[in-house]
Amino acid sequence: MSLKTIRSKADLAINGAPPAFAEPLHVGRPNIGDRATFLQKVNQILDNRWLTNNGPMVQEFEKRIAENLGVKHCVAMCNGTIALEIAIRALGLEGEVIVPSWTFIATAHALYWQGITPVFADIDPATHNLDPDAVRRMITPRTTGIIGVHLWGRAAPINELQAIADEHGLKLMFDAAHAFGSTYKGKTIGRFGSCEVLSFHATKAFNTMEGGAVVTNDDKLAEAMKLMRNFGFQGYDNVIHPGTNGKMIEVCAAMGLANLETLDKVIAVNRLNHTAYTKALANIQGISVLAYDPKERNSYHYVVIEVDNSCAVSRDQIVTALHAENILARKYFWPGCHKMKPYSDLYPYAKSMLPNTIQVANRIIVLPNGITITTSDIYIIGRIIAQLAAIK
Ligand code: T4K
Repeated sequence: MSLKTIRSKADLAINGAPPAFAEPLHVGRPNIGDRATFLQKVNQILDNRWLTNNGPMVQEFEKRIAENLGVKHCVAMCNGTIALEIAIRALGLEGEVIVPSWTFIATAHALYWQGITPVFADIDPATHNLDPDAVRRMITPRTTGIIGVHLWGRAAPINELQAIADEHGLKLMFDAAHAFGSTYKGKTIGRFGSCEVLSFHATKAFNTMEGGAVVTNDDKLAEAMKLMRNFGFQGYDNVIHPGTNGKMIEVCAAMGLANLETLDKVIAVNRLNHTAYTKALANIQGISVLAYDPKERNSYHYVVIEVDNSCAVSRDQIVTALHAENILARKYFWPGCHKMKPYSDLYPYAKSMLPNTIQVANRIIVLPNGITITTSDIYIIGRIIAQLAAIK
Protein backbone atom coordinates (compact mmCIF):
# COMPACT_ATOMS: atom_id res chain seq x y z
CA MET A 1 0.00 0.00 0.00
CA SER A 2 1.22 3.47 -0.86
CA LEU A 3 2.21 5.85 1.95
CA LYS A 4 1.27 9.03 0.07
CA THR A 5 -0.73 10.61 -2.72
CA ILE A 6 1.01 12.13 -5.70
CA ARG A 7 -0.39 15.55 -6.66
CA SER A 8 2.71 17.39 -7.81
CA LYS A 9 6.46 17.01 -8.29
CA ALA A 10 6.90 18.07 -4.64
CA ASP A 11 5.33 14.73 -3.62
CA LEU A 12 8.17 12.74 -5.23
CA ALA A 13 10.87 11.10 -3.09
CA ILE A 14 13.63 12.55 -5.30
CA ASN A 15 12.34 15.96 -4.20
CA GLY A 16 12.51 15.12 -0.49
CA ALA A 17 9.11 13.50 0.12
CA PRO A 18 8.98 10.10 1.86
CA PRO A 19 9.04 7.04 -0.45
CA ALA A 20 5.72 5.82 -1.79
CA PHE A 21 6.21 2.32 -0.42
CA ALA A 22 7.59 1.20 2.95
CA GLU A 23 8.74 -2.15 1.55
CA PRO A 24 10.42 -2.51 -1.84
CA LEU A 25 8.30 -3.58 -4.82
CA HIS A 26 10.41 -6.07 -6.80
CA VAL A 27 10.50 -7.11 -10.43
CA GLY A 28 10.47 -10.88 -10.06
CA ARG A 29 9.03 -11.24 -6.55
CA PRO A 30 8.31 -14.99 -6.48
CA ASN A 31 4.74 -16.15 -7.00
CA ILE A 32 4.21 -18.72 -4.28
CA GLY A 33 1.28 -21.07 -4.72
CA ASP A 34 -0.65 -22.94 -2.06
CA ARG A 35 1.68 -23.34 0.93
CA ALA A 36 -0.19 -26.33 2.40
CA THR A 37 0.08 -28.25 -0.89
CA PHE A 38 3.80 -27.57 -1.11
CA LEU A 39 4.47 -28.49 2.53
CA GLN A 40 2.47 -31.68 2.19
CA LYS A 41 4.67 -32.65 -0.78
CA VAL A 42 7.82 -31.79 1.17
CA ASN A 43 6.65 -34.07 3.98
CA GLN A 44 6.11 -36.80 1.41
CA ILE A 45 9.69 -36.31 0.18
CA LEU A 46 11.05 -36.54 3.72
CA ASP A 47 8.97 -39.65 4.44
CA ASN A 48 10.25 -41.21 1.21
CA ARG A 49 13.87 -40.37 2.00
CA TRP A 50 14.36 -39.76 -1.72
CA LEU A 51 15.74 -36.27 -2.12
CA THR A 52 17.25 -36.14 -5.59
CA ASN A 53 18.54 -38.34 -8.50
CA ASN A 54 15.42 -38.73 -10.61
CA GLY A 55 13.03 -39.19 -7.71
CA PRO A 56 9.27 -39.68 -7.99
CA MET A 57 8.46 -35.97 -7.59
CA VAL A 58 10.76 -35.01 -10.49
CA GLN A 59 9.30 -37.78 -12.63
CA GLU A 60 5.77 -36.56 -11.94
CA PHE A 61 6.83 -32.98 -12.61
CA GLU A 62 8.35 -33.92 -15.98
CA LYS A 63 5.20 -35.79 -16.95
CA ARG A 64 2.96 -32.86 -16.02
CA ILE A 65 5.12 -30.31 -17.87
CA ALA A 66 5.29 -32.45 -21.01
CA GLU A 67 1.49 -32.92 -20.93
CA ASN A 68 0.93 -29.25 -20.26
CA LEU A 69 3.03 -28.20 -23.26
CA GLY A 70 2.01 -31.06 -25.54
CA VAL A 71 5.58 -32.33 -26.06
CA LYS A 72 6.98 -35.84 -25.83
CA HIS A 73 9.84 -35.17 -23.44
CA CYS A 74 10.56 -32.85 -20.55
CA VAL A 75 14.06 -33.28 -19.11
CA ALA A 76 14.08 -31.37 -15.83
CA MET A 77 17.32 -29.72 -14.72
CA CYS A 78 18.69 -27.79 -11.76
CA ASN A 79 18.36 -24.44 -13.58
CA GLY A 80 17.81 -22.91 -17.00
CA THR A 81 21.49 -22.15 -17.60
CA ILE A 82 22.62 -25.77 -17.14
CA ALA A 83 19.63 -26.81 -19.28
CA LEU A 84 20.91 -24.47 -22.04
CA GLU A 85 24.45 -25.86 -21.71
CA ILE A 86 23.28 -29.45 -21.88
CA ALA A 87 20.97 -28.79 -24.84
CA ILE A 88 23.81 -27.01 -26.70
CA ARG A 89 26.15 -29.96 -26.06
CA ALA A 90 23.56 -32.60 -26.89
CA LEU A 91 22.90 -30.86 -30.21
CA GLY A 92 26.62 -30.91 -30.98
CA LEU A 93 26.90 -27.15 -31.50
CA GLU A 94 30.44 -25.85 -31.98
CA GLY A 95 32.33 -23.03 -33.70
CA GLU A 96 29.94 -20.07 -33.87
CA VAL A 97 26.30 -19.88 -32.83
CA ILE A 98 24.07 -16.91 -33.60
CA VAL A 99 22.15 -15.42 -30.66
CA PRO A 100 20.61 -12.07 -29.86
CA SER A 101 22.65 -9.70 -27.70
CA TRP A 102 19.29 -8.52 -26.34
CA THR A 103 18.78 -11.33 -23.82
CA PHE A 104 19.84 -12.35 -20.33
CA ILE A 105 23.58 -13.01 -20.19
CA ALA A 106 23.03 -16.76 -19.59
CA THR A 107 22.11 -17.31 -23.26
CA ALA A 108 25.57 -16.14 -24.37
CA HIS A 109 27.47 -17.60 -21.42
CA ALA A 110 26.01 -21.09 -21.99
CA LEU A 111 27.85 -21.08 -25.34
CA TYR A 112 31.06 -19.33 -24.32
CA TRP A 113 31.41 -21.54 -21.24
CA GLN A 114 31.72 -24.48 -23.62
CA GLY A 115 34.24 -22.90 -25.99
CA ILE A 116 31.61 -21.84 -28.55
CA THR A 117 31.59 -18.28 -29.90
CA PRO A 118 28.27 -16.49 -29.48
CA VAL A 119 27.78 -14.23 -32.49
CA PHE A 120 25.29 -11.47 -31.78
CA ALA A 121 22.61 -10.64 -34.33
CA ASP A 122 20.38 -7.58 -34.12
CA ILE A 123 16.72 -7.55 -33.13
CA ASP A 124 13.55 -6.14 -34.62
CA PRO A 125 12.83 -3.08 -32.43
CA ALA A 126 9.09 -3.74 -32.61
CA THR A 127 9.26 -7.30 -31.27
CA HIS A 128 12.58 -7.23 -29.31
CA ASN A 129 13.25 -10.64 -30.90
CA LEU A 130 15.86 -11.68 -33.49
CA ASP A 131 15.52 -10.05 -36.90
CA PRO A 132 15.82 -12.88 -39.47
CA ASP A 133 17.65 -10.62 -41.95
CA ALA A 134 20.21 -9.74 -39.30
CA VAL A 135 20.67 -13.45 -38.57
CA ARG A 136 21.42 -14.10 -42.25
CA ARG A 137 24.08 -11.39 -42.20
CA MET A 138 25.95 -13.07 -39.33
CA ILE A 139 26.27 -16.55 -40.90
CA THR A 140 29.87 -17.62 -41.63
CA PRO A 141 31.44 -20.98 -42.57
CA ARG A 142 31.97 -21.59 -38.81
CA THR A 143 28.27 -21.16 -37.91
CA THR A 144 26.65 -24.37 -36.63
CA GLY A 145 23.46 -23.12 -35.06
CA ILE A 146 21.00 -20.44 -34.03
CA ILE A 147 19.50 -19.90 -30.59
CA GLY A 148 16.31 -17.86 -30.80
CA VAL A 149 15.05 -16.29 -27.58
CA HIS A 150 11.32 -15.80 -26.94
CA LEU A 151 11.87 -12.53 -25.13
CA TRP A 152 9.18 -11.45 -22.66
CA GLY A 153 7.40 -14.71 -23.58
CA ARG A 154 6.64 -13.35 -27.07
CA ALA A 155 7.65 -15.93 -29.65
CA ALA A 156 10.75 -15.33 -31.78
CA PRO A 157 10.10 -15.47 -35.57
CA ILE A 158 10.15 -19.25 -35.45
CA ASN A 159 9.16 -20.06 -39.04
CA GLU A 160 11.65 -17.59 -40.53
CA LEU A 161 14.48 -18.85 -38.31
CA GLN A 162 13.65 -22.46 -39.18
CA ALA A 163 13.77 -21.58 -42.89
CA ILE A 164 17.24 -20.02 -42.45
CA ALA A 165 18.44 -23.03 -40.46
CA ASP A 166 17.17 -25.44 -43.13
CA GLU A 167 18.68 -23.42 -45.94
CA HIS A 168 22.14 -23.32 -44.33
CA GLY A 169 22.14 -26.72 -42.61
CA LEU A 170 22.17 -25.18 -39.12
CA LYS A 171 20.71 -26.47 -35.87
CA LEU A 172 17.97 -24.35 -34.33
CA MET A 173 17.01 -24.30 -30.66
CA PHE A 174 15.18 -21.80 -28.49
CA ASP A 175 15.80 -20.16 -25.15
CA ALA A 176 12.21 -20.22 -23.88
CA ALA A 177 13.13 -19.10 -20.35
CA HIS A 178 10.37 -16.46 -20.43
CA ALA A 179 7.85 -18.44 -22.42
CA PHE A 180 6.35 -21.18 -20.29
CA GLY A 181 2.76 -21.51 -21.51
CA SER A 182 3.16 -18.97 -24.35
CA THR A 183 1.96 -19.77 -27.85
CA TYR A 184 3.17 -19.17 -31.40
CA LYS A 185 0.41 -19.09 -34.01
CA GLY A 186 -1.81 -20.78 -31.43
CA LYS A 187 0.63 -23.65 -30.71
CA THR A 188 2.31 -23.95 -27.33
CA ILE A 189 6.00 -23.07 -27.19
CA GLY A 190 8.09 -26.16 -26.45
CA ARG A 191 7.74 -28.06 -29.71
CA PHE A 192 9.78 -25.77 -31.97
CA GLY A 193 13.30 -26.17 -33.30
CA SER A 194 15.28 -29.20 -32.11
CA CYS A 195 14.45 -28.33 -28.51
CA GLU A 196 13.40 -25.45 -26.26
CA VAL A 197 14.85 -24.51 -22.89
CA LEU A 198 12.73 -23.34 -19.97
CA SER A 199 13.72 -21.58 -16.76
CA PHE A 200 11.73 -22.06 -13.58
CA HIS A 201 13.81 -19.60 -11.57
CA ALA A 202 12.18 -18.00 -8.51
CA THR A 203 11.69 -14.76 -10.46
CA LYS A 204 9.74 -16.38 -13.31
CA ALA A 205 5.94 -16.41 -13.61
CA PHE A 206 6.05 -20.13 -12.87
CA ASN A 207 8.85 -21.23 -10.55
CA THR A 208 10.42 -24.23 -8.88
CA MET A 209 12.70 -21.96 -6.75
CA GLU A 210 15.67 -22.86 -8.98
CA GLY A 211 15.03 -25.08 -11.97
CA GLY A 212 14.83 -25.47 -15.68
CA ALA A 213 14.12 -28.05 -18.35
CA VAL A 214 14.70 -28.92 -21.95
CA VAL A 215 11.56 -29.93 -23.81
CA THR A 216 11.69 -31.73 -27.12
CA ASN A 217 9.92 -34.20 -29.38
CA ASP A 218 13.25 -35.79 -30.32
CA ASP A 219 13.64 -39.17 -28.54
CA LYS A 220 17.40 -39.47 -29.11
CA LEU A 221 18.10 -35.93 -27.95
CA ALA A 222 16.04 -36.46 -24.79
CA GLU A 223 17.89 -39.71 -24.06
CA ALA A 224 21.29 -38.02 -24.50
CA MET A 225 20.29 -35.12 -22.23
CA LYS A 226 19.04 -37.50 -19.51
CA LEU A 227 22.46 -39.16 -19.51
CA MET A 228 24.31 -35.85 -19.59
CA ARG A 229 22.47 -34.39 -16.59
CA ASN A 230 23.51 -37.43 -14.50
CA PHE A 231 27.24 -37.77 -15.26
CA GLY A 232 26.47 -40.10 -18.19
CA PHE A 233 25.42 -42.98 -15.89
CA GLN A 234 23.34 -45.81 -17.28
CA GLY A 235 22.51 -47.88 -14.23
CA TYR A 236 25.09 -48.57 -11.50
CA ASP A 237 28.80 -48.24 -12.22
CA ASN A 238 28.33 -47.77 -15.95
CA VAL A 239 29.15 -44.44 -17.57
CA ILE A 240 28.36 -44.41 -21.27
CA HIS A 241 28.45 -40.68 -22.01
CA PRO A 242 30.30 -37.55 -20.86
CA GLY A 243 28.11 -35.64 -18.45
CA THR A 244 27.69 -33.24 -15.59
CA ASN A 245 25.37 -32.81 -12.62
CA GLY A 246 22.28 -31.05 -13.92
CA LYS A 247 19.65 -32.79 -11.83
CA MET A 248 16.57 -31.14 -10.39
CA ILE A 249 16.01 -31.93 -6.71
CA GLU A 250 12.75 -33.29 -5.30
CA VAL A 251 11.87 -30.16 -3.30
CA CYS A 252 12.09 -28.03 -6.46
CA ALA A 253 9.81 -30.45 -8.31
CA ALA A 254 7.37 -30.26 -5.36
CA MET A 255 7.36 -26.47 -5.62
CA GLY A 256 6.69 -26.78 -9.33
CA LEU A 257 3.80 -29.20 -8.86
CA ALA A 258 2.24 -26.97 -6.19
CA ASN A 259 2.73 -23.83 -8.32
CA LEU A 260 1.27 -25.47 -11.43
CA GLU A 261 -2.06 -25.63 -9.62
CA THR A 262 -2.18 -21.87 -9.11
CA LEU A 263 -0.53 -20.76 -12.34
CA ASP A 264 -3.79 -19.76 -14.02
CA LYS A 265 -4.53 -17.42 -11.11
CA VAL A 266 -1.05 -15.89 -11.34
CA ILE A 267 -1.52 -15.26 -15.06
CA ALA A 268 -4.96 -13.73 -14.48
CA VAL A 269 -3.47 -11.28 -11.92
CA ASN A 270 -0.54 -10.48 -14.24
CA ARG A 271 -2.93 -9.78 -17.08
CA LEU A 272 -5.12 -7.53 -14.97
CA ASN A 273 -2.01 -5.69 -13.75
CA HIS A 274 -0.71 -5.32 -17.29
CA THR A 275 -3.99 -3.71 -18.32
CA ALA A 276 -3.83 -1.44 -15.26
CA TYR A 277 -0.30 -0.33 -16.18
CA THR A 278 -1.36 0.32 -19.78
CA LYS A 279 -4.17 2.52 -18.51
CA ALA A 280 -2.08 4.28 -15.85
CA LEU A 281 0.68 5.11 -18.36
CA ALA A 282 -1.54 6.05 -21.28
CA ASN A 283 -1.17 9.61 -22.59
CA ILE A 284 2.24 10.21 -21.03
CA GLN A 285 4.40 11.78 -23.71
CA GLY A 286 7.28 9.47 -24.71
CA ILE A 287 6.16 6.43 -22.69
CA SER A 288 4.70 3.28 -24.22
CA VAL A 289 3.87 -0.09 -22.71
CA LEU A 290 4.94 -3.16 -24.70
CA ALA A 291 1.76 -4.96 -25.76
CA TYR A 292 1.02 -8.67 -25.91
CA ASP A 293 -0.83 -10.11 -28.88
CA PRO A 294 -4.31 -10.94 -27.55
CA LYS A 295 -4.51 -13.83 -30.06
CA GLU A 296 -1.54 -15.58 -28.39
CA ARG A 297 -1.14 -16.90 -24.84
CA ASN A 298 1.43 -15.19 -22.63
CA SER A 299 2.03 -15.09 -18.88
CA TYR A 300 1.93 -11.25 -18.93
CA HIS A 301 4.76 -11.52 -16.41
CA TYR A 302 6.92 -8.75 -17.86
CA VAL A 303 5.62 -5.21 -17.85
CA VAL A 304 8.05 -3.54 -20.21
CA ILE A 305 7.92 0.16 -20.97
CA GLU A 306 9.91 2.15 -23.49
CA VAL A 307 10.95 5.73 -22.91
CA ASP A 308 11.65 7.55 -26.16
CA ASN A 309 13.37 10.87 -26.84
CA SER A 310 10.12 12.82 -26.73
CA CYS A 311 9.76 12.12 -22.98
CA ALA A 312 10.63 15.06 -20.73
CA VAL A 313 12.84 12.83 -18.56
CA SER A 314 15.34 10.13 -19.49
CA ARG A 315 14.94 6.42 -18.85
CA ASP A 316 17.69 6.55 -16.22
CA GLN A 317 16.08 9.50 -14.42
CA ILE A 318 12.84 7.55 -14.20
CA VAL A 319 14.59 4.45 -12.82
CA THR A 320 16.45 6.54 -10.21
CA ALA A 321 13.21 8.28 -9.17
CA LEU A 322 11.33 4.94 -8.93
CA HIS A 323 14.08 3.41 -6.77
CA ALA A 324 13.82 6.41 -4.43
CA GLU A 325 10.12 5.49 -4.06
CA ASN A 326 11.09 1.86 -3.22
CA ILE A 327 9.90 0.67 -6.63
CA LEU A 328 12.83 -1.48 -7.81
CA ALA A 329 12.28 -1.14 -11.56
CA ARG A 330 14.91 -2.88 -13.72
CA LYS A 331 16.66 -2.11 -16.99
CA TYR A 332 16.60 -5.73 -18.26
CA PHE A 333 18.67 -6.47 -20.41
CA TRP A 334 20.63 -3.24 -20.67
CA PRO A 335 23.27 -2.74 -21.93
CA GLY A 336 23.04 -5.94 -24.03
CA CYS A 337 25.35 -8.97 -23.81
CA HIS A 338 27.79 -7.43 -26.31
CA LYS A 339 28.63 -4.72 -23.76
CA MET A 340 29.34 -7.22 -20.97
CA LYS A 341 32.57 -9.12 -20.38
CA PRO A 342 34.08 -11.04 -22.05
CA TYR A 343 32.04 -10.07 -25.12
CA SER A 344 32.83 -6.35 -24.95
CA ASP A 345 36.52 -7.26 -25.35
CA LEU A 346 35.86 -9.89 -28.01
CA TYR A 347 33.64 -7.64 -30.12
CA PRO A 348 34.66 -4.01 -29.62
CA TYR A 349 32.94 -3.06 -32.89
CA ALA A 350 29.72 -5.02 -32.30
CA LYS A 351 27.66 -1.87 -31.92
CA SER A 352 27.86 -1.16 -35.64
CA MET A 353 25.93 -4.39 -36.25
CA LEU A 354 23.43 -3.88 -33.41
CA PRO A 355 21.72 -0.49 -33.83
CA ASN A 356 18.27 -1.74 -32.84
CA THR A 357 19.61 -3.58 -29.79
CA ILE A 358 21.32 -0.39 -28.63
CA GLN A 359 18.22 1.73 -29.23
CA VAL A 360 15.96 -0.65 -27.30
CA ALA A 361 18.53 -1.16 -24.50
CA ASN A 362 18.61 2.59 -23.87
CA ARG A 363 14.82 2.91 -23.70
CA ILE A 364 13.67 0.02 -21.59
CA ILE A 365 12.27 -0.24 -18.06
CA VAL A 366 10.72 -3.37 -16.56
CA LEU A 367 8.16 -2.69 -13.82
CA PRO A 368 7.06 -4.89 -10.89
CA ASN A 369 4.34 -7.45 -11.56
CA GLY A 370 3.01 -10.67 -10.03
CA ILE A 371 0.61 -11.63 -7.28
CA THR A 372 2.22 -9.28 -4.74
CA ILE A 373 1.45 -6.21 -6.90
CA THR A 374 -2.01 -4.62 -6.74
CA THR A 375 -3.85 -2.31 -9.10
CA SER A 376 -3.65 0.45 -6.46
CA ASP A 377 0.17 0.07 -6.40
CA ILE A 378 0.08 0.41 -10.17
CA TYR A 379 -2.07 3.52 -9.99
CA ILE A 380 0.58 5.17 -7.74
CA ILE A 381 3.43 4.04 -10.02
CA GLY A 382 1.54 5.61 -12.93
CA ARG A 383 1.06 8.87 -10.99
CA ILE A 384 4.77 9.00 -10.15
CA ILE A 385 5.85 8.47 -13.76
CA ALA A 386 3.26 10.99 -14.96
CA GLN A 387 4.62 13.64 -12.55
CA LEU A 388 8.20 12.90 -13.57
CA ALA A 389 7.33 13.24 -17.24
CA ALA A 390 5.21 16.37 -16.76
CA ILE A 391 6.86 19.45 -18.26
CA LYS A 392 6.10 21.65 -15.23
N1 T4K B 1 17.66 -17.15 -20.55
C1 T4K B 1 16.93 -16.06 -20.25
C2 T4K B 1 16.33 -15.29 -21.37
C3 T4K B 1 16.73 -15.68 -18.91
O1 T4K B 1 16.00 -14.58 -18.63
C4 T4K B 1 17.30 -16.45 -17.89
C5 T4K B 1 17.12 -16.06 -16.50
C6 T4K B 1 18.05 -17.59 -18.24
C7 T4K B 1 18.22 -17.91 -19.59
C8 T4K B 1 18.72 -18.47 -17.24
O2 T4K B 1 17.80 -19.20 -16.45
P1 T4K B 1 18.24 -19.61 -14.91
O3 T4K B 1 19.56 -20.26 -14.98
O4 T4K B 1 18.24 -18.34 -14.08
O5 T4K B 1 17.13 -20.58 -14.53
C9 T4K B 1 17.14 -12.81 -12.59
C10 T4K B 1 17.09 -14.31 -12.50
O6 T4K B 1 18.08 -14.82 -11.59
C11 T4K B 1 17.24 -15.01 -13.80
O7 T4K B 1 16.71 -16.32 -13.62
C12 T4K B 1 16.42 -14.34 -14.89
N2 T4K B 1 16.63 -14.93 -16.20
C13 T4K B 1 16.77 -12.88 -14.95
C14 T4K B 1 15.93 -12.16 -15.98
O8 T4K B 1 16.51 -12.29 -13.70
P2 T4K B 1 18.79 -11.08 -11.54
O9 T4K B 1 20.26 -11.16 -11.33
O10 T4K B 1 18.26 -9.86 -12.16
O11 T4K B 1 18.00 -11.42 -10.18
P3 T4K B 1 17.92 -10.62 -8.81
O12 T4K B 1 18.65 -11.39 -7.77
O13 T4K B 1 18.31 -9.20 -9.03
O14 T4K B 1 16.37 -10.72 -8.47
C15 T4K B 1 15.39 -9.97 -9.16
C16 T4K B 1 14.46 -9.28 -8.17
O15 T4K B 1 13.66 -10.24 -7.53
C17 T4K B 1 15.17 -8.50 -7.07
O16 T4K B 1 14.52 -7.25 -6.88
C18 T4K B 1 15.01 -9.36 -5.83
C19 T4K B 1 13.74 -10.15 -6.11
N3 T4K B 1 13.76 -11.51 -5.55
C20 T4K B 1 14.63 -12.40 -6.09
C21 T4K B 1 14.65 -13.69 -5.60
C22 T4K B 1 15.61 -14.70 -6.18
C23 T4K B 1 12.92 -11.82 -4.51
O17 T4K B 1 12.14 -10.98 -4.04
N4 T4K B 1 12.92 -13.11 -4.03
C24 T4K B 1 13.77 -14.06 -4.52
O18 T4K B 1 13.75 -15.24 -4.07
O19 T4K B 1 18.44 -12.34 -12.47
